[in-house]
Amino acid sequence: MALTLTRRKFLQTASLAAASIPLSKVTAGAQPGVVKKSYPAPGSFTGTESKPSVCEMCFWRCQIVGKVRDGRLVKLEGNPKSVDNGKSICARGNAGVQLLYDPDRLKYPLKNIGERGKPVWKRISWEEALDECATRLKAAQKNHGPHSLAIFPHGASAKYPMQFFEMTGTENVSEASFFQCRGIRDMGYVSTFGFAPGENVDMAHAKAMLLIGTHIGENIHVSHVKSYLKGLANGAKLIVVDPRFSAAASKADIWVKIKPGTDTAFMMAIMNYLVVNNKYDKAFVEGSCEGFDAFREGIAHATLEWAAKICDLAVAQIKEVAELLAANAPNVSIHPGRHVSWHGNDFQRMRAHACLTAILGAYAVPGGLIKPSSGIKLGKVGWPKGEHDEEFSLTGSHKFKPPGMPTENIKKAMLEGKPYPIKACVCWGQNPIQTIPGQQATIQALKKMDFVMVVDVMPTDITMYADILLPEGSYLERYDYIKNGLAGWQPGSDTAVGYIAPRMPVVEPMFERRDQVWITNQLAIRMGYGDKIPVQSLPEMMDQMLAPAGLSIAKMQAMGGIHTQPAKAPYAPAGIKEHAFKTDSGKIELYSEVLSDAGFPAVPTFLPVEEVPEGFARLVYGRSPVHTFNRSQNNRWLHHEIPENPLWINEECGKKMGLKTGDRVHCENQDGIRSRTDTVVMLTPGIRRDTVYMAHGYGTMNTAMTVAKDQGVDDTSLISKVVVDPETGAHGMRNNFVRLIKNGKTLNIPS
Ligand SMILES: Nc1nc2c(c(=O)[nH]1)N[C@H]1C(S)=C(S)[C@@H](COP(=O)(O)OP(=O)(O)OC[C@H]3O[C@@H](n4cnc5c(=O)[nH]c(N)nc54)[C@H](O)[C@@H]3O)O[C@H]1N2
Ligand SMILES: Nc1nc2c(c(=O)[nH]1)N[C@H]1C(S)=C(S)[C@@H](COP(=O)(O)OP(=O)(O)OC[C@H]3O[C@@H](n4cnc5c(=O)[nH]c(N)nc54)[C@H](O)[C@@H]3O)O[C@H]1N2
Ligand code: SF4
Ligand SMILES: [Mo]
Repeated sequence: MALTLTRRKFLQTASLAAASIPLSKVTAGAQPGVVKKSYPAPGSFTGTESKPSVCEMCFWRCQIVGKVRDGRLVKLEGNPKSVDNGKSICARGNAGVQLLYDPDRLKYPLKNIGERGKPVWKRISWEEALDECATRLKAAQKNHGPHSLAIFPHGASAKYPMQFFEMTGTENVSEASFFQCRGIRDMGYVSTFGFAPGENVDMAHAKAMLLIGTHIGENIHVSHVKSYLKGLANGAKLIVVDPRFSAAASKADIWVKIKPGTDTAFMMAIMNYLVVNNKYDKAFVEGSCEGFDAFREGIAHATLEWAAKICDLAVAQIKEVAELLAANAPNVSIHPGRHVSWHGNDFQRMRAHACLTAILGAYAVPGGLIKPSSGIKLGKVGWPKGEHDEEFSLTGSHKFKPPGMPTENIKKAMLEGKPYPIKACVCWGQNPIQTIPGQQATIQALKKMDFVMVVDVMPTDITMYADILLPEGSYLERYDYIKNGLAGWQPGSDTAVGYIAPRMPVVEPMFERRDQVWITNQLAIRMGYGDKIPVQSLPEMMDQMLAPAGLSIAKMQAMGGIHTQPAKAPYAPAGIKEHAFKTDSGKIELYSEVLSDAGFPAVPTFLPVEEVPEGFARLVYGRSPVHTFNRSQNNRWLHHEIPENPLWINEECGKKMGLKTGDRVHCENQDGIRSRTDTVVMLTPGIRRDTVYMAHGYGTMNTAMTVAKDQGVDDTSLISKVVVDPETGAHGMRNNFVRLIKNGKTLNIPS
């Protein structure tokens, strides 16, 4: 039963947000989110060869097979051997076919003979391109020191080059996944539980789930969505805290329509209520936690009434949530979130998630937080570690920063040359134009560089700022990442399944595209680091990584791309409440001395955010269910499904402004910055009056993206005010406010 039910439910969930999208200027007649009847069923393609691989349309890395006929990929499907995503893949996973054959893709090395931002491209040879990159990167190193290189990497293929550049002596690396995404979450949990949680809450076996933001159904990671749906199908209660009626909110028992930026106060009040009313897990707190008394005192002021006022909620609703969690503890999923770079006060919110999990005893039990385990050990292959002088560290006051350097400090060094100049930069799988808030400053910083090198697959906006632009093979044309995970555990059993699935090419690389090991090694040789090269090729690297598990690429091909073996289930023996953790005290730190010594709040503390100015609404954003950020916007199939990002506006406010659903508007932010493009209005009761919402990643400006150019509005262009999280140095991006422009007339948003 499970498969059909889950599949259908999955599609419903995924399409919920899409289904609510009204008009669009492009898809006349198309029904976004509706599954076409004519779409071939899995396994129905005849005369094809099955090539196992791993998806990278997003970073979840589902296991797939490519159906290949006469050397051409005709379809992608879930790998039937997968114990993770199974036969299912999402819309984006399916549409990998269109990425592979997108005629706009980068094909040859290019040199910009125009200006940065207004490129004129000349095709050059790999020899010439690599020679120029090496010469100019070396020049920056020689003139300004090895730390004068900034690296903006993201994705599987960027790890090897990132390690190479770190070895050359720069620590100025800013990964989007840390400083604009989940770094704060990881550090918040590291300082509480001693480990980064991933998205590892056991939703499939939960009796209640709490999602703060986390808009599952729009945020799509196949096995994660399946676990959530299994939990719901088993009768789990769902609480969704979101200023907007998200896809998840539409399935919730309790929708908490919170005022943005106040979630820490909400969780503090819940924790205080549980403590005061003796509804927390005393045995777990005694056995596994440190600093409970100081924690209790530190949050004692957080009454339900205090939080209700701050969060703009009813006292009764906060109490209802607390009671529901207590009634179902310890089998509750307090979801740690993923994109948590919200308001610049986010580390404290993440500490609150972690402490709430702890006092409910929701750890290593069915439904609770699970310590991430990859199941099977892989070999480590990479560049030797570099030497980094403390004097050049840009950590600043952000003592709890995730790996890498705070982006804002790197940007300052690029822009102002302070505390020292950064003069060259490499972007590899990251599109800083749309990824890093403060777009106008990012562009200025890029213009100030002596040299910019970009390695990409598509001509996204960052490529307009490259001096040399290098084409990498897409994930379907190369080896690289090895997915290594754990699945298939059940309450009452000690066993699970560990699995390994390497990415392997589905088709040969086309045109002059190359892989990351080849490009990095060629650059290394030219920059004088040839003697440090750790592996000669990507397949060699993979074989070395697979060897400790007794595996190789040849063996993986022969077994259909996935190896499984028995593993231990992630639960503690029933009733055990005493656990050890890798923190300073060896326990979960409800009160953290380490934080207090560093001058930060030692118990979760609410730090207020800027209030919405008169005439504006707070701009918040999230995921389009069929797109991955900006990277998939040029994909013909996906563009056809949801071509632009409607602006959600509270119905009453919109009507007062004389707007109706379907109107087209531009946005203007508090700094007078206008969106380059317009988009369609969606009036809905499903959003707070002080908030507007759009999906992230639209509004591409590069004319080379012939499908995506000017479609929808680029949220990042409206995020000119940047707030930095004090503990981690990660970005807050939801502190910007917009009003609207319709037919040239400015429309204030009524308060
Ligand atoms: N389809 C698709 N799925 C994806 C991705 C993708 O690009 N496309 N990207 C993946 C990646 S890398 C990530 S990090 C995740 C991101 O996905 P999530 O981790 O779920 O992102 P969030 O920012 O938590 O969720 C956005 C929601 O937060 C709400 N929100 C805004 N401000 C606040 C606030 O102050 N408080 C509360 N409680 N809610 C608020 C918004 O209304 C919106 O519904 O998605 C992943 N999944
Ligand atoms: N305003 C705003 N900013 C955000 C977010 C948001 O929701 N709103 N979300 C944040 C989050 S959670 C994240 S994770 C980041 C995501 O940040 P990014 O990863 O920078 O997102 P993309 O826009 O997809 O840009 C990735 C770039 O990698 C390229 N690329 C894709 N595949 C490959 C490949 O195989 N090789 C190479 N070399 N390049 C490749 C794409 O073409 C694109 O240019 O953005 C963060 N920034
Ligand atoms: S969730 Fe979708 S896009 Fe992401 S890896 Fe899985 S199939 Fe690919
Ligand atoms: Mo992310």
